[in-house]
Order: sequence, then C-alpha cells, then structure tokens
Amino acid sequence: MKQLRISAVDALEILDSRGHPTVLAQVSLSNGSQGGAMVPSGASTGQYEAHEKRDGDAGRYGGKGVTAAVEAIRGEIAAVLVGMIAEQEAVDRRLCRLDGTSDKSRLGANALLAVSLATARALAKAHGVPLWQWLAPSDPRRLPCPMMNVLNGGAHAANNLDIQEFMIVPQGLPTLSEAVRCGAEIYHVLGDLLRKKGLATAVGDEGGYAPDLPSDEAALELLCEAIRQAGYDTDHVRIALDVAASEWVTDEGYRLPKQGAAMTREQLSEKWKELAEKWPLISIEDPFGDDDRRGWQQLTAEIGGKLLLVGDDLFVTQEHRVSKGATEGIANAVLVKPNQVGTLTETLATVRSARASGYVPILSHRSGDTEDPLIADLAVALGTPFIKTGAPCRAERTAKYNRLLAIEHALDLQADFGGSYR
Ligand code: 2PG
Ligand code: MG
Repeated sequence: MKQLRISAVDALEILDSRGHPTVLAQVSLSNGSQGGAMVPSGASTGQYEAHEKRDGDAGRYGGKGVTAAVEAIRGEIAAVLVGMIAEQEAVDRRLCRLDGTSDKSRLGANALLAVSLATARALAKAHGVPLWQWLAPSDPRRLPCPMMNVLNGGAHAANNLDIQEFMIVPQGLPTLSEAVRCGAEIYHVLGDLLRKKGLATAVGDEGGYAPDLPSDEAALELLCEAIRQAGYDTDHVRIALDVAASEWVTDEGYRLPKQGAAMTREQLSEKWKELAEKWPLISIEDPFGDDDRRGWQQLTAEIGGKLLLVGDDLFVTQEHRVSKGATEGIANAVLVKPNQVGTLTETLATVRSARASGYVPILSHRSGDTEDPLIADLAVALGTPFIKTGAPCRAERTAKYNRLLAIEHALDLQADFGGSYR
C-alpha cells in the first residue's frame, strides 16, 4: 500500500460516563480512512499519572471542561501532524516532542492519547482489519478473562466501603462467553441477595452495587454466597480486590477515609495476609500507597508467590516505574491504563517491558469511561490474561465485554481463554 499520510485531525468535547467532559479525537488519512477515539478519566488517580488537562473555568462544567485540550488538538497538534506519514511510533514520538514536558502537562495527556488512539483506528481501517488484529504483534489467539467489579466502594461510591473494588473473576470457565454469562448471573444473584437483606442495589461508578455493609469480610462473604447461589464455585470463580490504598495515605500513615480507622503499614500487611488466607482471592491491587515501597516489597516477598499483587497507582503504566519495581521485587502484575501514560506506543512499551520482567499485564478501564471499547481490542492484541472493565452493567462497561464477545465470535472460538497466568 502506498505510504499513507495524515490529512486531517479534529476533536470535540464530549461527556464521559460520570457526565464530565472528555476528549474525542478524529484522525483522517490520505486514502480517506478515518478513525476516532474517546479518552476515559479516573477518580482515584495516581500522583504519578500523566497530566489530564482540564480548563479549571468554574463557569463551565464546574471547572472540568476540556476545551483547551480540544483546541490543542485542532491547533498545534493538527499543524504538526497533517502531512506526516501515518506511522504510529513516529506520530506518538512527535506528539511527545511537541508537548515537551515529562508529564504531558502542556498539551494534556487526554489530548495526546485521543490523537494517538485515533491514529491507530484510522490505520486499522486503512488496512481493512479490525483494531485488535492491527495492533497484534503476532496472530492473537487469546481472549482475556474479565475482572468484573460487582461491589463498588472507595472513591467510586457514596457508601461505607473503604476498599474501592470487589471483583469476580471467572477464570476457570472454558470460554469468554461462558465467563461473561457466569459474571452476569452472579451479578444478578448478588442483587437479589442485597434486596432480600433490605440493602441498597443502586450502583456505583463502575456499575457494581454500592450498599453499606458491616465490613470488608461481609462483602467477601456476600460475594461467595452469590457465587454459590448462582451455581458456580470458588475454584472456578475467584475474587479480586482493588484497595486503591493511595487514597488512604495521610501524613500520619494510613487512615480509612470512610470508617475513619488509622492503620499502620504492618497492620495493613497483616490484614491482606489474613484475607488472602481466608478468601478465594486471585489478586489484590494497590494494597499500599504508591510511595510505600517497603510495604509493597514485604508483601510481595510474603504472598507474591500465591496471588497477584497488582500495581496501578504504583506503576501508572510507565515503563521506568515498572523497571524500578522489578529491581526492587515489588508487585508481580501491572495494571495497564493508556491514559496514565498518554500514548499507545508508550503503553505497548510498558507491557513489553512488564512481561520481560515477569509481570502479568492486566488491561483496565477508568472509573469515568465512555462507550469506546478500545481496551478490549488492545487486550486481545496483547494477549493479556485479564481485563478489568467494571460490572456487567452500564453501557460504557458492557461496551468492552460486548466487543470481546464480538471478537470471540469473529475468531469462531478458535482462541484460548485467559485467566491462567503462570
Ligand atoms: C482503578 C480505576 C479503575 P480510577 O483504580 O483501578 O477501576 O479507578 O479510574 O478511578 O482510577
Ligand atoms: Mg486501581
């Protein structure tokens, strides 16, 4: 095919699933192909994430407008990209150079990522292949196992749970479609259980229920009950937690924001070990703050051989932070969120280097997300064993599961199913 060039770059301000503005970018190529992409946005954001540019004008969207990021795309970014050969790495390098800051704060990681991903979509279209196929280094034949966040707490819900996410992980099911069905069935049984107990069934930001519960263990008990009542067992359906403990860090150590209790690193560590002993956990994400390297190191040494310890705020999808973690023996899995780093090329580099260091990569949505299912394609392209993308409820979450089902269908079930990672 003749070398394709970028012929136009455009953007607009749209809404995310929380009703806050976010960026949609569109890239057109010289053969007429077009690609668009929408960027998500976090609530429990890590302090080391690439910068999300917001207008800060209190008179529009409470300061959350993204008109400056949109203008940057239509103006400066379009000016340097239009006419350029449409090659992903070169485009992403150009974007980073144009921004010129280490955290993408001048133009905004939301502006850069939208253009980077829209370029990938336009290229896939130009080559007449689906995005997952375009992005795959080799023929992908593995579909990721869903980590479905069915009980929401922390910064994602106005209830009393301090742990942000309680997820069900149907890793022992034979196919993606059966895992999705299993997750949805458990989700509905869980809803029935809550209703019978007179508890709230309103949902949090990621579509999981958000009731007040007496304790974390009560939440785990409820999940196990739902798994059993739905006709499954905890050998096949495991539980994953995202503590998001960076949200618990204060000047005086850890303090649970909702229950109010203060905890030391050692007490937290004991808590995670106890939970891992007692409950069918497959993973714990961010069990400590992103600067608590000693806590991470000790826990990894003690229970890292038994379950996944996932670095999200810890690594923020940045290669240099993952490599540093590897030399220090910190964590054994990396949460991958493209908007934490700001371009597709850097996201792929982080996954490559994470794998080379023995880390398990897990693709992830954000709590404020959109109907763009791009991370589903990316997870398939990279063959990650897991994808974390919320409850089997609310369209911005089901968009990803539905996309995976469509890819499974296109592969005619000729794909392995993730969930085993060793
Ligand atoms: C997380 C994410 C996604 P947020 O902490 O892993 O579940 O939440 O997007 O709010 O950072
Ligand atoms: Mg997290």
